[in-house]
Amino acid sequence: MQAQIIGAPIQSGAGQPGCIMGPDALRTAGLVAALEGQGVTVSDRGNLALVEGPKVTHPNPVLKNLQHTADWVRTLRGAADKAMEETDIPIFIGGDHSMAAATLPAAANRAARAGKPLFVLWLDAHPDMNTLESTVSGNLHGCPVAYAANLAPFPVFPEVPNPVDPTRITMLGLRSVDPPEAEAIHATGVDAYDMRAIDERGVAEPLRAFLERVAAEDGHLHLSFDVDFLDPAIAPAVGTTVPGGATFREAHLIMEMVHDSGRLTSLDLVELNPFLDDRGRTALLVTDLVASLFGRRVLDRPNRPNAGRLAA
Ligand code: 5AB
Ligand code: MN
Ligand code: MN
Ligand code: MN
Repeated sequence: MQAQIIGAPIQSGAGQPGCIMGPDALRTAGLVAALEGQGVTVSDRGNLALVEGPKVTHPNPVLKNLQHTADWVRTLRGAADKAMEETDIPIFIGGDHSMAAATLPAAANRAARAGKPLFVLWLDAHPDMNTLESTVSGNLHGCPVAYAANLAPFPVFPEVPNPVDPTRITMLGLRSVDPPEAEAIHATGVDAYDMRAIDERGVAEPLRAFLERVAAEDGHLHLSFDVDFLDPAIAPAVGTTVPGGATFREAHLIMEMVHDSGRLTSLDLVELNPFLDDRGRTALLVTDLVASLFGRRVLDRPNRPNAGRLAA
């Protein structure tokens, strides 16, 4: 199996700086070695360079860094559409979650070309379903799902020829949802499991049901992993921490089950802010989760106190 790594050092969609360092922190933590250790042939394409695009404006004065983020989304969309054609599994490393405004439409384009439905597994404390009108913070990393699913006009971003079907999106880990986002979840039929649902039912049951649907419909599967899905106690390096997140084993189990499904077709690793990390532990944990996602089993884990560390 072949994977391409595409670094997108974009931070203008987030409320605080630092995600610009995310791609290099993941490389430093041993991302390539983690993948190669599972037999994946990896081509690391380095970090994208921003290409400035047409001038965009929007009447909502609260929107932050609109031009820069729109330029990034357009730049990454071009690179993502290309990577989707070139490799089995494009891995987009960020960078804040406004990246998904490029990667979701690109994944949907590839699925449409293949004549398959696209499913999205969204692991995040937040649904990122704000619109350019509903956002209170003005941070565009809170909007990519609403854009990619065509829930509202986003004239500042490129056209979406193949909107993501909200009923084929499963969200796990929600615990910070704005009122318009809650409405959008209900109105569109996104399959959302908040942390209370996970406390009661665990991650395995809803995830198994989702993966069975993907298999039954022979779908493509894009996994969008926001670091704030994890509990801040184990993953401090994120600007939007919310207490009560996924545990180490919940997160690994999800990765193991997605691997076993054999369905993964593209991946986002987003929102890592190395400036907020504690001796690289969050970057190492994300890298460790990627090893599980690509097939490392519990019994194959290195039996060392420093077991999360995959590369020197
Ligand atoms: B993230 C919030 N809903 O719109 C907003 O980290 C948070 O990509 C967005 O999930 C969090 O600013 C965006 C309050
Ligand atoms: Mn997010
Ligand atoms: Mn989030
Ligand atoms: Mn494998």
